[in-house]
Amino acid sequence: ALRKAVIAGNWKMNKTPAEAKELIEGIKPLVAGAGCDVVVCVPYVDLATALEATAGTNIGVGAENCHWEVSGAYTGEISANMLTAMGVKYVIIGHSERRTYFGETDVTVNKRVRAALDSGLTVILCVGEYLEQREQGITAELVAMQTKIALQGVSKDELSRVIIAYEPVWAIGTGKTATAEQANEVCAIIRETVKGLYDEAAANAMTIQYGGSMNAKNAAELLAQPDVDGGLIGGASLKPADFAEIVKAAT
Ligand code: 3PY
Repeated sequence: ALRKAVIAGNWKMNKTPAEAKELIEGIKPLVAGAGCDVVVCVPYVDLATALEATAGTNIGVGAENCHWEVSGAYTGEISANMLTAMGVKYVIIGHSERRTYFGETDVTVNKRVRAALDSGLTVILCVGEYLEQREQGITAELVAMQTKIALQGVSKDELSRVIIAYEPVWAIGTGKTATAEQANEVCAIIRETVKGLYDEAAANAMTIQYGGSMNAKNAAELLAQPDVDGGLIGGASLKPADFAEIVKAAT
Protein backbone atom coordinates (compact mmCIF):
# COMPACT_ATOMS: atom_id res chain seq x y z
CA ALA A 1 0.00 0.00 0.00
CA LEU A 2 1.05 3.61 -0.56
CA ARG A 3 0.10 4.81 2.89
CA LYS A 4 1.04 3.61 6.39
CA ALA A 5 -1.59 1.08 7.35
CA VAL A 6 -3.78 1.27 10.43
CA ILE A 7 -5.03 -1.98 11.94
CA ALA A 8 -7.76 -1.37 14.49
CA GLY A 9 -9.59 -3.95 16.54
CA ASN A 10 -13.29 -3.41 17.14
CA TRP A 11 -14.10 -5.44 20.21
CA LYS A 12 -17.84 -4.58 20.04
CA MET A 13 -19.69 -5.63 23.21
CA ASN A 14 -17.05 -8.07 24.42
CA LYS A 15 -14.65 -8.31 27.38
CA THR A 16 -14.94 -7.23 30.99
CA PRO A 17 -12.10 -5.06 32.33
CA ALA A 18 -10.27 -8.12 33.69
CA GLU A 19 -10.66 -9.89 30.36
CA ALA A 20 -9.57 -6.73 28.51
CA LYS A 21 -6.34 -6.64 30.51
CA GLU A 22 -5.65 -10.27 29.69
CA LEU A 23 -6.34 -9.77 25.98
CA ILE A 24 -4.11 -6.70 25.74
CA GLU A 25 -1.31 -8.44 27.62
CA GLY A 26 -1.59 -11.20 25.02
CA ILE A 27 -1.51 -8.79 22.08
CA LYS A 28 1.29 -6.52 23.34
CA PRO A 29 4.37 -8.69 22.76
CA LEU A 30 3.03 -9.95 19.43
CA VAL A 31 2.64 -6.49 17.87
CA ALA A 32 5.64 -4.72 19.45
CA GLY A 33 7.66 -3.10 16.67
CA ALA A 34 4.85 -3.37 14.13
CA GLY A 35 5.34 -1.35 10.95
CA CYS A 36 1.72 -0.22 10.94
CA ASP A 37 -0.36 1.69 13.48
CA VAL A 38 -2.15 -0.62 15.91
CA VAL A 39 -5.35 0.39 17.73
CA VAL A 40 -7.82 -1.39 19.98
CA CYS A 41 -11.35 0.04 20.19
CA VAL A 42 -12.98 -1.26 23.33
CA PRO A 43 -16.19 -0.89 25.37
CA TYR A 44 -16.34 2.28 27.50
CA VAL A 45 -15.92 0.32 30.75
CA ASP A 46 -12.66 -1.17 29.46
CA LEU A 47 -11.04 2.13 28.45
CA ALA A 48 -9.26 2.84 31.75
CA THR A 49 -7.84 -0.68 31.86
CA ALA A 50 -6.85 -0.55 28.19
CA LEU A 51 -5.09 2.81 28.62
CA GLU A 52 -3.16 1.52 31.61
CA ALA A 53 -2.24 -1.77 29.94
CA THR A 54 -1.04 -0.07 26.74
CA ALA A 55 0.90 2.77 28.38
CA GLY A 56 4.35 3.04 26.82
CA THR A 57 3.50 0.63 23.99
CA ASN A 58 2.72 1.15 20.30
CA ILE A 59 -0.96 0.31 20.81
CA GLY A 60 -3.48 3.17 20.61
CA VAL A 61 -6.79 3.02 22.42
CA GLY A 62 -10.18 3.94 21.00
CA ALA A 63 -13.83 3.99 22.01
CA GLU A 64 -16.63 2.56 19.87
CA ASN A 65 -18.85 5.64 19.76
CA CYS A 66 -19.37 9.05 21.35
CA HIS A 67 -22.19 11.58 21.69
CA TRP A 68 -22.15 14.95 19.91
CA GLU A 69 -22.85 17.19 22.90
CA VAL A 70 -20.13 18.10 25.39
CA SER A 71 -22.33 17.35 28.40
CA GLY A 72 -25.96 17.49 29.44
CA ALA A 73 -29.14 15.52 29.99
CA TYR A 74 -28.36 12.53 27.74
CA THR A 75 -28.75 9.57 30.04
CA GLY A 76 -26.44 6.73 29.13
CA GLU A 77 -24.30 8.69 26.67
CA ILE A 78 -20.57 9.48 26.71
CA SER A 79 -19.12 12.68 25.23
CA ALA A 80 -16.02 13.01 23.09
CA ASN A 81 -14.51 15.33 25.70
CA MET A 82 -14.86 12.64 28.34
CA LEU A 83 -12.86 10.33 26.12
CA THR A 84 -10.04 12.78 25.44
CA ALA A 85 -9.92 13.68 29.14
CA MET A 86 -9.11 10.02 29.85
CA GLY A 87 -6.36 9.90 27.23
CA VAL A 88 -8.35 8.07 24.56
CA LYS A 89 -7.09 8.88 21.04
CA TYR A 90 -9.52 7.18 18.64
CA VAL A 91 -13.24 6.68 18.26
CA ILE A 92 -15.28 4.58 15.85
CA ILE A 93 -18.25 6.51 14.45
CA GLY A 94 -21.14 5.20 12.39
CA HIS A 95 -20.48 1.47 12.60
CA SER A 96 -23.27 -0.36 10.78
CA GLU A 97 -24.37 -1.96 14.05
CA ARG A 98 -24.97 1.54 15.43
CA ARG A 99 -26.84 2.54 12.29
CA THR A 100 -28.88 -0.68 12.14
CA TYR A 101 -29.73 -1.34 15.81
CA PHE A 102 -29.55 2.12 17.38
CA GLY A 103 -31.13 4.35 14.79
CA GLU A 104 -28.06 6.32 13.81
CA THR A 105 -28.33 8.26 10.59
CA ASP A 106 -25.87 10.02 8.33
CA VAL A 107 -26.85 13.24 10.10
CA THR A 108 -26.15 12.00 13.63
CA VAL A 109 -22.98 10.37 12.36
CA ASN A 110 -21.87 13.77 11.05
CA LYS A 111 -22.63 15.41 14.42
CA ARG A 112 -20.58 12.77 16.22
CA VAL A 113 -17.70 13.15 13.75
CA ARG A 114 -17.72 16.92 14.34
CA ALA A 115 -17.75 16.54 18.12
CA ALA A 116 -14.99 13.94 18.06
CA LEU A 117 -12.75 16.13 15.89
CA ASP A 118 -13.47 19.20 18.03
CA SER A 119 -12.27 17.35 21.09
CA GLY A 120 -9.07 16.18 19.42
CA LEU A 121 -9.93 12.56 18.70
CA THR A 122 -9.06 10.66 15.55
CA VAL A 123 -12.23 9.30 13.99
CA ILE A 124 -12.66 5.90 12.37
CA LEU A 125 -15.70 6.65 10.23
CA CYS A 126 -17.58 3.60 8.97
CA VAL A 127 -19.53 3.51 5.71
CA GLY A 128 -20.92 0.62 3.71
CA GLU A 129 -23.86 -0.85 1.88
CA TYR A 130 -26.44 -3.52 2.68
CA LEU A 131 -26.67 -6.58 0.44
CA GLU A 132 -29.89 -5.32 -1.19
CA GLN A 133 -28.18 -2.05 -2.05
CA ARG A 134 -25.24 -3.88 -3.62
CA GLU A 135 -27.64 -6.04 -5.62
CA GLN A 136 -29.51 -2.93 -6.71
CA GLY A 137 -26.27 -1.48 -8.03
CA ILE A 138 -26.25 1.61 -5.81
CA THR A 139 -23.13 0.86 -3.72
CA ALA A 140 -21.03 3.61 -5.27
CA GLU A 141 -23.65 6.33 -4.89
CA LEU A 142 -24.60 5.24 -1.39
CA VAL A 143 -21.07 5.07 -0.04
CA ALA A 144 -20.22 8.41 -1.66
CA MET A 145 -23.28 9.97 -0.04
CA GLN A 146 -22.49 8.51 3.38
CA THR A 147 -18.95 9.88 3.08
CA LYS A 148 -20.10 13.34 1.98
CA ILE A 149 -22.67 13.75 4.72
CA ALA A 150 -20.35 12.42 7.44
CA LEU A 151 -17.63 14.89 6.40
CA GLN A 152 -19.87 17.95 6.22
CA GLY A 153 -18.11 20.83 8.01
CA VAL A 154 -14.82 18.93 8.30
CA SER A 155 -11.87 21.06 7.19
CA LYS A 156 -8.99 19.80 5.08
CA ASP A 157 -6.63 20.18 8.06
CA GLU A 158 -8.87 18.00 10.20
CA LEU A 159 -8.77 15.19 7.63
CA SER A 160 -5.45 14.03 9.04
CA ARG A 161 -7.53 12.82 12.00
CA VAL A 162 -10.09 10.98 9.88
CA ILE A 163 -9.78 7.34 8.88
CA ILE A 164 -12.56 5.88 6.77
CA ALA A 165 -13.49 2.23 7.12
CA TYR A 166 -15.37 0.65 4.25
CA GLU A 167 -17.50 -2.08 5.77
CA PRO A 168 -19.95 -3.83 3.47
CA VAL A 169 -22.74 -4.67 5.90
CA TRP A 170 -23.24 -8.09 4.34
CA ALA A 171 -19.67 -8.97 5.35
CA ILE A 172 -19.95 -7.94 8.99
CA GLY A 173 -19.97 -10.76 11.50
CA THR A 174 -21.26 -13.09 8.77
CA GLY A 175 -17.95 -14.71 7.88
CA LYS A 176 -18.51 -13.44 4.31
CA THR A 177 -15.70 -11.22 3.10
CA ALA A 178 -15.75 -8.94 0.12
CA THR A 179 -13.26 -10.13 -2.48
CA ALA A 180 -10.05 -8.14 -2.51
CA GLU A 181 -11.17 -6.58 -5.80
CA GLN A 182 -14.60 -5.60 -4.40
CA ALA A 183 -12.96 -4.09 -1.32
CA ASN A 184 -10.46 -2.15 -3.40
CA GLU A 185 -13.11 -0.92 -5.81
CA VAL A 186 -15.20 0.70 -3.09
CA CYS A 187 -12.18 2.03 -1.18
CA ALA A 188 -11.16 3.70 -4.46
CA ILE A 189 -14.67 5.19 -4.82
CA ILE A 190 -14.37 6.63 -1.31
CA ARG A 191 -10.97 8.09 -2.23
CA GLU A 192 -12.49 9.68 -5.36
CA THR A 193 -15.22 11.14 -3.18
CA VAL A 194 -12.65 12.66 -0.83
CA LYS A 195 -10.84 14.06 -3.86
CA GLY A 196 -14.06 15.67 -5.05
CA LEU A 197 -14.73 17.19 -1.63
CA TYR A 198 -11.18 18.38 -0.97
CA ASP A 199 -8.38 17.70 -3.45
CA GLU A 200 -6.06 15.02 -4.75
CA ALA A 201 -3.46 15.46 -2.01
CA ALA A 202 -6.13 14.99 0.67
CA ALA A 203 -7.43 11.89 -1.10
CA ASN A 204 -3.97 10.40 -1.46
CA ALA A 205 -3.17 10.98 2.19
CA MET A 206 -6.42 9.47 3.48
CA THR A 207 -6.25 6.13 5.29
CA ILE A 208 -9.09 3.95 4.04
CA GLN A 209 -9.56 0.62 5.79
CA TYR A 210 -11.52 -2.42 4.84
CA GLY A 211 -13.65 -4.00 7.55
CA GLY A 212 -15.93 -7.00 7.52
CA SER A 213 -14.72 -10.41 8.59
CA MET A 214 -11.08 -9.57 7.88
CA ASN A 215 -9.06 -12.35 9.47
CA ALA A 216 -5.61 -13.92 9.62
CA LYS A 217 -6.27 -15.91 6.44
CA ASN A 218 -7.67 -13.21 4.12
CA ALA A 219 -5.83 -10.13 5.46
CA ALA A 220 -2.74 -10.32 3.27
CA GLU A 221 -4.71 -10.35 0.04
CA LEU A 222 -7.01 -7.51 1.11
CA LEU A 223 -4.15 -5.40 2.43
CA ALA A 224 -2.16 -5.87 -0.77
CA GLN A 225 -4.77 -3.85 -2.66
CA PRO A 226 -3.56 -0.33 -3.54
CA ASP A 227 -6.53 1.50 -2.04
CA VAL A 228 -6.88 -0.63 1.12
CA ASP A 229 -4.80 0.99 3.87
CA GLY A 230 -5.56 -1.24 6.79
CA GLY A 231 -8.44 -2.95 8.49
CA LEU A 232 -11.11 -2.60 11.10
CA ILE A 233 -11.17 -6.03 12.65
CA GLY A 234 -14.12 -7.59 14.42
CA GLY A 235 -13.97 -11.16 15.76
CA ALA A 236 -10.32 -11.75 14.89
CA SER A 237 -9.30 -8.82 17.12
CA LEU A 238 -10.34 -10.86 20.16
CA LYS A 239 -7.68 -13.49 19.42
CA PRO A 240 -4.10 -12.26 20.00
CA ALA A 241 -2.45 -14.60 17.49
CA ASP A 242 -4.98 -13.78 14.74
CA PHE A 243 -4.86 -10.05 15.39
CA ALA A 244 -1.05 -10.14 15.35
CA GLU A 245 -1.11 -12.07 12.10
CA ILE A 246 -3.21 -9.30 10.52
CA VAL A 247 -0.85 -6.64 11.89
CA LYS A 248 2.04 -8.54 10.34
CA ALA A 249 0.25 -8.72 7.00
CA ALA A 250 -0.11 -4.93 7.08
CA THR A 251 3.55 -4.29 7.75
C1 3PY B 1 -16.40 -7.03 11.53
O1 3PY B 1 -15.31 -7.41 11.09
O2 3PY B 1 -17.34 -7.79 11.68
C2 3PY B 1 -16.60 -5.63 11.89
O3 3PY B 1 -17.70 -5.19 12.05
C3 3PY B 1 -15.42 -4.77 12.12
O4 3PY B 1 -15.84 -3.52 12.58
